[in-house]
Amino acid sequence: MSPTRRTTRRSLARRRVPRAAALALLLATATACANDVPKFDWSNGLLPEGVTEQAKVVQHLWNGAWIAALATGAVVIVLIVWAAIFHRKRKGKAELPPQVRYNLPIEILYTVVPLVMVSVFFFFTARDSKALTEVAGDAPVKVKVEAYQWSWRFTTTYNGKTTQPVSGMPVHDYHQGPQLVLPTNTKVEFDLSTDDVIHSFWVPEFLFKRDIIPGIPEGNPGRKFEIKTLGDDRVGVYAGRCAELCGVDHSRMLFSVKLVKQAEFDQYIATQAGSAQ
Ligand SMILES: [Cu+2]
Repeated sequence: MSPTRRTTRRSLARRRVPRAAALALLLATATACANDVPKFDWSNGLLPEGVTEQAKVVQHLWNGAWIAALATGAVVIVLIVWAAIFHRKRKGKAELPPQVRYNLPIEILYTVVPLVMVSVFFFFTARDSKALTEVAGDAPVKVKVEAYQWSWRFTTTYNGKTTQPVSGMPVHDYHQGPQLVLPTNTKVEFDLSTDDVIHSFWVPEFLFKRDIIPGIPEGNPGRKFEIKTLGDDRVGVYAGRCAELCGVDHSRMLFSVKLVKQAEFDQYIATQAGSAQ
């Protein structure tokens, strides 16, 4: 190696070390800041633990898809290794092994197997999307969600009472954003609207997000979705965010969902209700 080369290499290394250190520091601080990252573990396939009945459907679909994908991957890897080991060119033999082309049964297999796989994925995805987007309209709690650059306004109607709208401003911490209070064990209907740009309503623990598109008229089923919250063991405050890049403060368009027991919710409605409907 020439001396010049060595110097270049050394100076490159000298430059890289501080860069790596800076990156490590950035990663460490980024992780420390991310207080709204939901808890997740391998038992849920790295999804956060759901707080709605609908989240169970998503979790089930997710698990099934991973099992199918891993099983397919395993079969493919075994076939590749098997072909590489048992069908390699024999030592000392100059000619190629028999070249197989247009083997009809194998061609049919190549076509039919992926078709079956895609159809199975499609069937379960279509079945679950239908269940997840169904709006029966009989939810006792109705929430009007208005998204704007860059926060949210929530208005809740329950038992003929409507709360004063809760609206927020762009924030760094979801605890400081507007808070939506919901009861456990209850069906909730959301009606999403916006007057400016496309936003997306996302609570990671719902395992669901829905785009909010301007111009969709009131009453259109495309603006609505329903959830049924799970029981009292899911009581807590969950982060919510906008999941559609909607402008300069998009990342600060945070809110929270507070899941409370029925009695606490009744109290909340009683104190927050501005007008009887
Ligand atoms: Cu947004």
